[in-house]
Amino acid sequence: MSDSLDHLVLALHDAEAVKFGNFKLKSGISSPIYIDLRVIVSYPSLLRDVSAALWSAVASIQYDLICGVPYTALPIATCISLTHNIPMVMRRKEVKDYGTKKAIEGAFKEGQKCLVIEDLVTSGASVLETVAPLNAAGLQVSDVVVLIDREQGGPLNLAQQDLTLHAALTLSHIVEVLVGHERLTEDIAASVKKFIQENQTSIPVLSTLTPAKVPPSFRKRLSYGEKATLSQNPTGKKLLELMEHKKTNLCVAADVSTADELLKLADVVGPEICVLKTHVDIYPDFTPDFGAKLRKVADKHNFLIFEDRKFADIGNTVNMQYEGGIYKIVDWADITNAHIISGPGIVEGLKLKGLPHNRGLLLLAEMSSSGTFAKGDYTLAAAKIANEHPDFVIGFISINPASWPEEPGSAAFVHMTPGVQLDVGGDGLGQQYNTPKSVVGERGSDVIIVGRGIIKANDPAHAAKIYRAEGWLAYQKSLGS
Ligand code: S5P
Repeated sequence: MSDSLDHLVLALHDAEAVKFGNFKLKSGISSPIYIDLRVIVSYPSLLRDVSAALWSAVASIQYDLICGVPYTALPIATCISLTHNIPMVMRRKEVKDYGTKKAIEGAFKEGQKCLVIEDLVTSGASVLETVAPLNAAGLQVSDVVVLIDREQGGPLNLAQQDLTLHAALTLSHIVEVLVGHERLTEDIAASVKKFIQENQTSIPVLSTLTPAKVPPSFRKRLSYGEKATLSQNPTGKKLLELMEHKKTNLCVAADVSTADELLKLADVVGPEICVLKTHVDIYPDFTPDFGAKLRKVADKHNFLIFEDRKFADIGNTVNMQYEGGIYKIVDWADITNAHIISGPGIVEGLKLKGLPHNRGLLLLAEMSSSGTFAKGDYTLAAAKIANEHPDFVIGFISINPASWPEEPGSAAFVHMTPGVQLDVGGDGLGQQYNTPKSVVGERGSDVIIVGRGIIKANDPAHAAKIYRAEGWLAYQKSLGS
């Protein structure tokens, strides 16, 4: 290892871009090392040295353009571009539909060769999220250069996608240098080594890396049981445990016309479902004992009750709406949901009433209807708010969580997806349907919400059985079992 790389390792350590201790990662696992390279923008000379190290690592490679993986690698790519006069392109992180929107910014020609620049590689999944839109835009990518390879399977995973990873530094080299300079004890070095060995990643091999196939299971799917152990909310935990034991990820949207019909339907589909979703304000025959009656059916068949109230007001108002009026939702619904249009105060307002009852909240991060405004930054804002309240927020109404550009917060969050039927299509009023296989297997969701596909069927009990089987099969396949 050269002196300049040794020097770089020490500088990264000084800047606290590489830290040792006991860190809880987003996935819930504890790591003895934490690497956060975002800080290097604060140290111009370090940024220059990092860029030089990357440049040297790909000295023998030919390419026409470079592209940094957003965001941390963007300033690094810029620095290389300026120093060596290499044109750069930029990938827009918030664009999900590569087919219709401009995902790659900059001037380029189809067939040009692009080098991808990344700060840190663990599994290689984020690299692939950038390679896919580059390929979709007609650029060729065969090489990726990274500052630090965590040695957790990245090079192999990328090789399986015909990508060569060139690393300026590996985690073992970093540890070696720091031990050599007496900044790290042999004990910590051993625990890092053990962590690397025990936390190898893999991502499925894709025959062609087309955007539609990109991220689904790049983030390894945890089983419902594993997620349950991570949940900080009693209802979230209960739901995940129930799904695991009852072997169902089906939620029926019971949009029938009366409370009487709803109670009958609940009894019919109850054995197949994990959640029954209601719109209580539809029923003309609602009575104060509705909640108690529904609870009886829920206990009989072991499912949770989700009142799809879609709260949307300021914190103080929703706080009153949640427990007041004629419906008194907090008294009987295990789960309710809220838009985030009014800001984080809505969660705080609902939480004040919900937590004492052990209730859970879903945030509407995306919607199934065409033309929805719940996308891009709005979706990310929902994820951020959820992360701030993991004691109360149990997950999201989402449509394509696998395409979310970042890890959607705590691994315990449950993704529930409406707009599900056995055939892709719509209802003429904006609803858009995807299949259970696509929703769970490709879009990374946990729970399928099915309304008219079941309740309008000739035999709702039979239809529920079919959807249950489809949803469960997709889940098992996505676990790799
Ligand atoms: O984005 C959404 C969010 C929800 S909660 N799109 C939806 O369709 N829903 C609800 O899911 C909607 O209110 C309805 O109760 C159910 C879908 O019903 P279906 O008959 O179209 O399957």
